[in-house]
Parts: sequence; C-alpha cells; structure tokens
Amino acid sequence: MNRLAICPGSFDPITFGHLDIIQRAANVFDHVIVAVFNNQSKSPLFSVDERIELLKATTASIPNVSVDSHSGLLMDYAREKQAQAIVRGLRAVSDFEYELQITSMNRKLNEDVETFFIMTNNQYSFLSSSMVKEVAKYKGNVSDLVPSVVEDALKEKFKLSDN
Ligand code: COD
Repeated sequence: MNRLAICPGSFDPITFGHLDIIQRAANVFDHVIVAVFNNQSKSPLFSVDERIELLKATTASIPNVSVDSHSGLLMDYAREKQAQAIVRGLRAVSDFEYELQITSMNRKLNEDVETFFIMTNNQYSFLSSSMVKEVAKYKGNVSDLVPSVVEDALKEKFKLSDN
C-alpha cells in the first residue's frame, strides 16, 4: 500500500524550516503533498498562486513531493486524497498548544487520518515565515533563512509595496 502524507500550511513564504520538514517527510512516506491552505488568523503577503510557485520551485528536486492548494477543511481534503497522514513540524512549546488544538479538532472531523510531528532541526528552531517577512521588509539579510528564489520574491514584494 502506498503511504500518502499531506504537509499542510500557509507557507507564506516557504522557509528552510519548512523545507527540512518536507524533505524528512518525503524520506518516510511514499508520496507527500505539500498543500497551501489559508490560515484565518494570518493575513498573507503572497497570494496562493505565488506560494504554490515558490513551493514548486523549491521542492522540484524531491521526486515524491507534489504541491497543491485547498480552500476548505484540511480533513475534507485528506479524505478526498485518501491520505493516511498529516505531517506537521514542531519548534517550541508554544507550537505545542496550537498543534494540540488543531490536531484534536481534526481527529474529531476525521478519525482515519493520523497526525505526525517532526521535531525541528536545531538550526531552524527559531525560524518562522513571519520573522523572515519582518527581516526582509526592513532590508535585512534572509539568505540563510530561505531559498534564493524566495529571497528574490521577498525583495520584489517589498520593493513594489514601497513604491
Ligand atoms: N521548523 C520546523 N517546522 C516548522 C518551522 C521550522 N522552522 N517553521 C514552520 N514549521 C512547521 C509548522 O509548525 C507547521 O507544522 C508547518 O511547518 C507549516 O507552517 P505554517 O506556519 O506555514 O502553517 P500554519 O500553521 O499557518 O498552517 C495552519 C493550517 C493552514 C494548516 C490550518 O490553519 C488549517 O488546517 N487550515 C484549514 C482549515 C482547517 O481545516 N482547520 C482545522 C480545523 S480548526
């Protein structure tokens, strides 16, 4: 049986922290779908299409990863794709509260899908899309935090919004 996992997130934009989780999930599952969802509590900088393009460009070298988006509930999407697993990353204790809440709700919505957590790589434990956006906005160096294609997209975004 082919094991399919979904890595859901806002990915606004993808960072090396996300990429590390996606790569490690791809090492374990037969296929991984990286799925862009809108998180109601965040106002995105990049459109869904832009986030998909950046994800495709940065995961192109991982053969068993594909990129998609969905605008409804994660668990409906998991059912539609017949996925066995959700994979999420965990950084700090602060992530745990949030992840416990959404995992409990998701389990209530669909008991057939397990959620797995991958502990952050130490070098990315401080890294978040929000911080990357803030550093880039004030012209700080983000080259160690995101792939170069993302760095370019951030520069373009903030250059355009400055005008
Ligand atoms: N190291 C390790 N993991 C990391 C790092 C890092 N440096 N940075 C981020 N991650 C992990 C996050 O912990 C997360 O697991 C994943 O990468 C994606 O992160 P984000 O921030 O892009 O994604 P979120 O947390 O905004 O995603 C939330 C969802 C969009 C998945 C959620 O809102 C959702 O499921 N929405 C759809 C509606 C729904 O079904 N809701 C659930 C019922 S309440």
